[in-house]
Amino acid sequence: MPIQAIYVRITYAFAKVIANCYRKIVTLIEFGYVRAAPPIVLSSDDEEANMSRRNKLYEGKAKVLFEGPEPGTIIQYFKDDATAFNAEKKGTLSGKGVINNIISEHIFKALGNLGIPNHFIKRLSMREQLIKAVEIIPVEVIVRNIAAGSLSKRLGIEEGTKLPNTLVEFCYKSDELGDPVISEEHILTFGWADEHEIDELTHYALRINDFLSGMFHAIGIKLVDFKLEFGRFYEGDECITILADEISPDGCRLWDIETGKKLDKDRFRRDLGGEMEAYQEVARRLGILPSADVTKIADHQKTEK
Ligand code: ADP
Ligand code: AIR
Ligand code: ASP
Repeated sequence: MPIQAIYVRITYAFAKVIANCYRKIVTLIEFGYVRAAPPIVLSSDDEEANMSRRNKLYEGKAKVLFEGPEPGTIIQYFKDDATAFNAEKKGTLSGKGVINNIISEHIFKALGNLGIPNHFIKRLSMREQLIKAVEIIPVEVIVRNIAAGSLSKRLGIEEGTKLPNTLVEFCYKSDELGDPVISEEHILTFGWADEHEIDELTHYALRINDFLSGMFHAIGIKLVDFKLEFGRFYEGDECITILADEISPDGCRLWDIETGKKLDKDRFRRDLGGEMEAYQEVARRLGILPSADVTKIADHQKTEK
């Protein structure tokens, strides 16, 4: 082969590499990662590869749990799947996993800074976070400031009625049974938690409510109600109760203070549409949304594969 032809081939190959790098950088800028504060550690391709390599521990309705890199750790992967009414209704909200991951990260970090022990260690990528493995207490703690949802239905209280005081309810975590409301007596009778743990759940739930109500109020959002999950974390002989799972618009009711617009999963439950715009609006007001539209990020991830 003549030397000129070899030069041309080398130059062409080199130019292709540069062009590829350039395209990747432009894509990153387009999708806002370059300006986004939290570093995106893995690309979506790496994420997919890691997912298939990892040992899956559990797949739930909205998240997948994988074995973590260290004993006692788990990788929590946020899916775009949405369910309601204990999985009677199913759908996909493109980009939801990305948004819930960053909203939950933001809130768990803030709660950690307030001294509320929780499972969050660090965010690993757009859809994954590293968490401490806990033994989940099978009791969902529901905190309500304003009547809505199942409380309104159960007790005939008009949605939107401000409650005279914050109400803490317990539900038994069981999809098959529809997460029924239970009393402290049930929890003690069936050994789902002991008295000290129930006190802790209530104490943390009220502190979390105080903090979150203020945080959302500052960005023009009313915190109507939300759900928490806690777990037992073992450190040697010690067992402590820590906050687990996620806090995101999937498990909170969030209403715009001025317009009353719902900015949470009720948009999906009640077929109101605009779910992702609402979730992104929450993240945008919290100041944590990458500048680009997350539904585009999710679509881009799909076409890249
Ligand atoms: P579900 O199981 O209700 O369908 P998800 O799809 O959100 O819910 O799955 C996440 C699962 O992981 C939940 O069952 C939740 O209780 C559990 N979980 C959350 N945090 C932890 C943790 N730190 N350790 C172990 N399990 C956890
Ligand atoms: N929740 C309860 N179970 C699952 C979830 N996500 C949350 C809802 C709502 C609160 O708990 O998102 O914010 C009360 O729900 P409900 O349906 O009992 O009124
Ligand atoms: N989390 C439950 C479900 O996904 C209940 C709900 O959100 O309506 O079905």
